[in-house]
Amino acid sequence: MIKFALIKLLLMDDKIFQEKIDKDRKIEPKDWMPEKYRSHLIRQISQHAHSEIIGMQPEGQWISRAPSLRSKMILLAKVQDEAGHGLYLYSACETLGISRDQLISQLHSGAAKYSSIFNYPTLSWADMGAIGWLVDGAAIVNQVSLQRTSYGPYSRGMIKICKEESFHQRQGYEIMAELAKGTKEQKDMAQDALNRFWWPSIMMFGPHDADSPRSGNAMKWKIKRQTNDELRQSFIDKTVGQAEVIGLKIPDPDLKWNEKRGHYDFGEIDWEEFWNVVNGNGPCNKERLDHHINAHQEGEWVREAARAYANKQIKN
Ligand code: BYC
Repeated sequence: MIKFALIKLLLMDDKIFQEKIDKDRKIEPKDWMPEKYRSHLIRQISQHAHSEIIGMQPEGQWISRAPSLRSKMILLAKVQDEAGHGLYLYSACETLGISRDQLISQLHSGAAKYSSIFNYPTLSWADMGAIGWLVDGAAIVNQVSLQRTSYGPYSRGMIKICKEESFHQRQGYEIMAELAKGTKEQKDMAQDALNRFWWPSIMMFGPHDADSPRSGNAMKWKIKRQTNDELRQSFIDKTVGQAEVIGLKIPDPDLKWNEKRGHYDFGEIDWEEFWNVVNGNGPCNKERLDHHINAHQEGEWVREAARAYANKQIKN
């Protein structure tokens, strides 16, 4: 009897929750939410946070090799912004009842993922351009959509992050535009970076909708407001013209404007490569994770000092 009453109550809660979502009301940390909604958000927001933090590595490697003081200052500011984005996102995630320590240990054990794109190496200065233009460009398309996500702290974090991402995208595009109008070697360098980063950038949006197991609940609960394929298409449509303006060629022989659809058609993505990278076997997966684990261990004394200071404040 009590069991049935409890199930009935839970179903009622579920119904009220879904009605709230359908009316586009935000869910806040103290509101009732289904356990699956909470764990879905923890997974997505933490992966997003880890991506920002791991994403500092491929660019960080070029800070000391930037070709001018101006470009060094801009790159430094961009990488610092990414640390900030990671912190907003970890804080948003913590409101769901998980600690920062738990989140980091999930990253280190491989239980939590981060974006596939950061497992590719950065071989030349032009890669800083390709990352800003394409990777931040793809991230903006995704994150503008996530500004309307149903979970309040995530949505508000996205609004702040998007303001900074548009500066990042312009920083990258400026590097590519400068190189593209430079010497032949510089233009070749820009084209080579575009060749290497194009396909991994469009993989960032995840598998096709039909192969995306998380999309059903994510769309029902308005965690995602657009599907992986819708966002990917929107990114491609925006970016093709930008490449044309600076005289670079997108490395896809099947890329063609489709008048009837009002979108670009594009070639088949190498899903084998994508899943290899997602499952830990990309060119830099080990290097990225090892670097994070080492930095975390070396930073133990800072956390210890901060804890000791906090305890002292409480006692006083
Ligand atoms: N990489 O059912 P699906 C940045 C996983 S950083 C790795 O479609 P979902 C920046 C997916 O997690 C911005 N894994 O999942 C920083 C799932 O596995 P699990 C990063 C991927 O969640 C520094 C499985 O595949 N942005 O901007 O509905 C410098 C099935 O996928 C990927 C975000 O994190 C991938 N690309 O959709 C510069 C945005 N794709 O968890 C720039 C927030 C899929 O079931 N995240 N998987 O084991 C999202 O919007 C969504 O989580 C995704 C995937 C679109 C990524």
